[in-house]
Amino acid sequence: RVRGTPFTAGVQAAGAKAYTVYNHILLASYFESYEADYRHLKEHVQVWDVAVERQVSVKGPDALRLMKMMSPRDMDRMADDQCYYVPICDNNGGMLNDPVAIKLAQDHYWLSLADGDLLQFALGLAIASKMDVDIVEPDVSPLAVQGPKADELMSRVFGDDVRDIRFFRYNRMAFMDTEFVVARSGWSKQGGFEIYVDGTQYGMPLWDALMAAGQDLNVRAGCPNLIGRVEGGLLSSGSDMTRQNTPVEAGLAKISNSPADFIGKPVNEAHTENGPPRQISPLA
Ligand code: THG
Repeated sequence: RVRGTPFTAGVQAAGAKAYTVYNHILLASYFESYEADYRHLKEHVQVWDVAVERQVSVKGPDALRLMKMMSPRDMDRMADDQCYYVPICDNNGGMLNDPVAIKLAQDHYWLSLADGDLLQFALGLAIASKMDVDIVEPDVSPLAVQGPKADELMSRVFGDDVRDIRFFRYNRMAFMDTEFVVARSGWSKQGGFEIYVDGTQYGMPLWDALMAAGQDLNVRAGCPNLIGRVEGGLLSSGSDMTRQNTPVEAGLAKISNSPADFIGKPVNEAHTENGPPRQISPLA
């Protein structure tokens, strides 16, 4: 019942010392140690198997309608090449997940999930609202390239155009006989990219290409680093906040003000106007 990923062979060979399970899939916790991994990430470049960030693909004539129902963030303002961090709420404003949404086309979005089975929530809404959308989990596995040397490593594999991708924007970049969505994003404050690897068969060839191209950059296998993410104030759904918290309580008021009638809007509005009963905030 616990799945591997297209990159698991590489992660194992690189010496992952512990794993957790996230979306029913293996996620490495650390390689050398939390401290050593953290120091390396701040100086060099790492390749992270974050295939656990599963995509929910929402496609069809009613895709935008469903996204507006689920997203506290104004989907009408989203650019064609943009990624949005979107907390998703229940009817009481409680957070169910906090995915990254990627706009692939006017009628096609991915929701790149945190730990939780949000596909069934989306599917349930679509069925109950009789929407014309296809909702599937595609064979897409994010691979993150993070750290100060990420631009250099990525340009060696994908060409210099990757350098022009702006924060939370994406471009389609060629690899072998295909192309991938490549965004400037990732769950660290060291900068870098996420490659949405579309097709399991490309997983290890891409992993090996990055490792080979980055030898002199001291590239290593890594994973979301606990020290780095706490220091950076990056929220972890299920740990820092649960269904007991609204996005406003989680410090996400600025991205919870969509004019659309999204699920959980009244509670979010009340928390914004009156101040939330609790405030989760990073330690400065
Ligand atoms: N990348 C992708 N999918 C993901 C994550 C990711 N799914 C699970 C999890 N991470 C979702 N949670 C977050 C939390 C924070 C951020 C991204 C995803 C993040 N926040 C930036 C910050 O706080 O500095 C800024 C966000 C913004 O400006 O919109 O990066 O990492 N694919």
